[in-house]
Amino acid sequence: MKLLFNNSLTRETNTTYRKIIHIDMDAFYASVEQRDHPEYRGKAIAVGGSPEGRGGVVATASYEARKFGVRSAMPSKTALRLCPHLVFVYPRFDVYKEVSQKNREIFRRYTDLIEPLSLDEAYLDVTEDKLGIGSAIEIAKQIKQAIKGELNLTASAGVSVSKFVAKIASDLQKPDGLTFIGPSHIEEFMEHLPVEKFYGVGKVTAEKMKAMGLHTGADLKRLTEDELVKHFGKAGHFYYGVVRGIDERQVQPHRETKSAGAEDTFPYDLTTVEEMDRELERIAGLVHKRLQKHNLKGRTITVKIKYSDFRVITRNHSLVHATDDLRIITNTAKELLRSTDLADVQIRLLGISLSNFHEHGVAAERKNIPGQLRLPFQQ
Ligand code: DCP
Ligand code: MG
Repeated sequence: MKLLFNNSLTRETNTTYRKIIHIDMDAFYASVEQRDHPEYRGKAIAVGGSPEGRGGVVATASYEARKFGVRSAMPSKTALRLCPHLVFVYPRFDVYKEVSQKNREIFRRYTDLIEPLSLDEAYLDVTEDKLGIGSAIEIAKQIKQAIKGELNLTASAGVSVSKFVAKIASDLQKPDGLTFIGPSHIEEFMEHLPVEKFYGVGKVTAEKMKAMGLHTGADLKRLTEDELVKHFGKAGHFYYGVVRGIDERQVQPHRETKSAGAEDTFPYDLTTVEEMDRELERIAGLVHKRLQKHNLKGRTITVKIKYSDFRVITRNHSLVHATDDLRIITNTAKELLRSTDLADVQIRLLGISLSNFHEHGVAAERKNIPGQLRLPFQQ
């Protein structure tokens, strides 16, 4: 284990720092397949697409395959050209889900403040850990050991005082890495960070930033908050803070929310906004009927999108008042769809659900801020 910066959170005099860990499994689907199928070990495998399959895409590749340049979201054909002996393996989501649940049980030994981002990633707030260990680095070490010992898989961990820095840290020494970035090094670290590494900066935004001569955190830091917002919308506020080491976003434990919704997998991938709108209108109709049947009104509207490469994202918006109105549900769903990057996408599934129901006129869920639209990078 290497520590990038060797100072300790607990030695800082001012103890208001949070202790955040970001855990990310290494080559997740591929590692699970290699664990369960000894014949795949040491081999270049790709989970996801099939070489003959229509529009097959690699969900993830083993490290042996990555040496040949095989990457997530790459068309199977391209992957096979780069690595002719590549073995394609069909994904087993039920198994990945089970591993994810077991991981969560391990995390729960240390804290209940767990925010899963996907099956293979989670934030943990261990400012106050259940076992009184005190050191976030030690906890990250123990979690990695438990994942190895109990699940026979490896994970990489990032440890810092905010979600943003912890997430970047977990990626720095993959696989099987543990990286700590202490508070006094964050600003310097952020200044050197290339813009494409900023959470929420996709290909399109990164290109836009580069065209403006913005290549690193230090470049972003030269802009005022107003300028950042003018060019990059709401996310500008976030960029302004994080380049200065400020990221107050809390680890939000997953709440079991009751929801009512509908979703549909399409026989062919949707590529145009018109098609997507049409499907959203149809699905909104189903949701509306379901809400009426059960006499429910929800305040939070969530859209789920699954892409042809199996990636799943959700976007949600909370209204001031609970609703079951078809027009509001349809329009909000369309707006949420438009808050995602729609350039060159292939969508396999769309879903709409309502949650945050009002029972006897009282919000069922307390913590949501009325009217809050989650920023695009908060998945
Ligand atoms: N995934 C996917 N499609 C993508 C990206 C990822 O289906 N375009 C799936 C497969 C991955 C899992 O999500 O195994 C986790 O994604 P990561 O980006 O964390 O990738 P890996 O865990 O595979 O690799 P790494 O070791 O870089 O974390
Ligand atoms: Mg991963």
